[in-house]
Amino acid sequence: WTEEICKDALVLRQFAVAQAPELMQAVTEVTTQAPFRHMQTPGGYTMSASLSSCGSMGWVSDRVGYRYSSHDPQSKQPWPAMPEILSKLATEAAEAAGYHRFYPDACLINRYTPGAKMSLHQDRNERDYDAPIVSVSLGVPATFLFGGMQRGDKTIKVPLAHGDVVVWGGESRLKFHGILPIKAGYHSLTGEDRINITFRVAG
Ligand code: MD5
Ligand code: FE
Repeated sequence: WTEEICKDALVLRQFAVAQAPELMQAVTEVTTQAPFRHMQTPGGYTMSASLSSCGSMGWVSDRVGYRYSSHDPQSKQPWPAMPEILSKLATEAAEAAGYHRFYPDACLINRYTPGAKMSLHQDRNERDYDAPIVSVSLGVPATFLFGGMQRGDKTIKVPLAHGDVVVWGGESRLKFHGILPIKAGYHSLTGEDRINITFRVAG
């Protein structure tokens, strides 16, 4: 079933549950080639979530700033190709939310261990703000913080569980959002971790 967080932001509850084991297998394939790593922020902090990417563009952060890059800065190689099972799920979820022909070129994989979080931010490094962002949650649950167009705007909390998919389009695309510190937990597919996979048209 689907829930509207706000206009243009739809949660497709359990949309990816049946495919979760194969999705995790694809994540493992990617992270064998491009291991999860903690990136530095321009402000000098180390992100508590570790990340990897696949597809023609990957999101990177360092003291210089946030951006997309065709190469993994660690291996100096192109990012691994996006496994078809991942791109297909993204296109199908976007379609289910009313966005036709969503073909992402960037797939960012975030791994949260207990206590890891993501502070309130906007996603503004993509070239095309008209394309939605599709986000898949796997493993241990999280509380998502969803705000407005200003950092100080009121936020609401949205629980995200294993297999939930969110499609962020239109007005919601540029709203402030974050993830509260992950509570200790266990999921048979991911162990203590929460995995979030986001699909974007970045390049
Ligand atoms: C996560 N990741 O759960 C989230 C899911 C990130 C990030 O925020 O940047 O890697 S993506 C949530 C999202 C994307 C685009 C717009 C909005 C939320 N939004 O308007 O709230 O690891
Ligand atoms: Fe984000």
